[in-house]
Amino acid sequence: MGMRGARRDIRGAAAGAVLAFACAARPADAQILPQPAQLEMRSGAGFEIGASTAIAVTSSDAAALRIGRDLTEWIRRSTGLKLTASPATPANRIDLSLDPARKTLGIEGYELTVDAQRVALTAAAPAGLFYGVQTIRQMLPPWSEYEAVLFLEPRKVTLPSVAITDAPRFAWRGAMLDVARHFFVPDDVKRYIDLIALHKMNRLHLHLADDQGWRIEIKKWPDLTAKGGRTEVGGTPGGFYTQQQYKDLVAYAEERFVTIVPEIDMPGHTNAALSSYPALNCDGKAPPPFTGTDVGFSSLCVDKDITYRFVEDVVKEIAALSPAPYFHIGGDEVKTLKPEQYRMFVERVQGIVVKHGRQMLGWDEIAAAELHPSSVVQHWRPDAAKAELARAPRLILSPADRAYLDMKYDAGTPIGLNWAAMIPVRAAYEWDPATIVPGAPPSAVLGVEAPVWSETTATIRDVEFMAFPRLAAIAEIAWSPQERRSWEEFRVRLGAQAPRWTALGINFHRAPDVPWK
Ligand code: TNX
Repeated sequence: MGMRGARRDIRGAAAGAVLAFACAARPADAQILPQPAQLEMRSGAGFEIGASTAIAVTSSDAAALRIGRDLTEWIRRSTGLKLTASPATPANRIDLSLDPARKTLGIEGYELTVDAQRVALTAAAPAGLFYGVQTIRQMLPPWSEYEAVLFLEPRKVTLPSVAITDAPRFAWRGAMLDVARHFFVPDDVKRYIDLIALHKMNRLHLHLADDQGWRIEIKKWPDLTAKGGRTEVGGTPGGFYTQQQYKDLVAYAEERFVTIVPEIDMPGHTNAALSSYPALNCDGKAPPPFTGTDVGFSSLCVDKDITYRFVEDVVKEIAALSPAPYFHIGGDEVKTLKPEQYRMFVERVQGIVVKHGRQMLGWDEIAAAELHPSSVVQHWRPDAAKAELARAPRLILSPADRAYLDMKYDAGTPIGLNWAAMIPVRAAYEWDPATIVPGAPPSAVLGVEAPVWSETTATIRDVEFMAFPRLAAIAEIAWSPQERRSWEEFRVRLGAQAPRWTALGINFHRAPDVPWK
């Protein structure tokens, strides 16, 4: 009895302390990240979620119903209350409605109003409902993220009165994870998907092959994983995704409105493939596996036909695993080919990608080739020839001195690289995608992407340390209108994420330029 009583007291005291924090003023505009396109705080009491609050989804769309269930679950975790699904009265309700006629909201936009009577979330498509629910989630107390909280009695939570109309600036709001230099198991990738989706990002680019490892099962070329999948940087065991695991990741991401973009880097960054199949080498000899961090030394043999049969098999099998219309061919840092050999290779591979119904993406070196109108150049080298990039059919911006989350924050950062820059949070935040490639037509810029290269990040906790908080800065650049962004305001809102991120167990860096709560 003594023990049980003591434990209960401690738990009650802890819950009370958290509640006191939550009841202090928590204006919605200090919580929501990325910043909504339009947000008006209203006077008035706000909406109190209590035992008789009902939640209704006016749509039979399966995704909309799932989003409603997710919100019910976040509310249960915040309050201890399991809301009833069918409202008996017009008042005291949370309405999620899908209204395809609201075309001005776009596919990803939403409108959210909260007053004392009602919470009304409307979107034209399920993605918009999903993002509206992420916004509501950020207005709930941080412990809504924490499964294990035990409520001895239900707790009331009040959502502040607001009117929000929101939609993203860019269609491409990406994160990239290098699973080749260090391998990350499917559960790690799922966690990363959860975290990017909370910040309204919608692309996860997986760098699936590099010199140090091949990470995706290809049935026609089994040694790619049987041999090439075994290693990683530092010589620790690597790993790979079976085709079934990859499909499962695609489905998991899709439920969170994230599209997985597969990258097989070629013709360079291919030592893992070259060491698995001697025939892919010009001299027919397989090099040994590589577990260092040098770049630029490897290349597929661009003059052999077998190389293109190999590429086609890989493109075909990966395309069959996912409906996503993209295939990223890498194309970066080949130091062993002549420029004309490189261009010929990119153009031939582009033909294969297009033949299999996919849009080709490649790092900014591919801008030297003759590109198909559907192809996308991913800008990364700060000193790349901007005039050439301005002529690219389409662009994604990942300038390494702003958006590379594997760069150190400052000289004190224990892991990370610094070849492009040290990137404190402010530098990751204070740039405008519109000014990066002068002369590029605004319609050609699909958006922004933040890569984490994993030479120095051996675990997902290392990845989180480099990504958070800077990933949130990139998410806001990609989502919020430029004129709604300012560092002085952002840093406060960013600092306010600390309790939520802590509840989520994120290993974020308490960067000194942010006033952490
Ligand atoms: C450059 S970014 C690379 C990668 C490295 C990264 C490290 C790019 C297309 N190539 O191979 O991992 O720098 O920051």
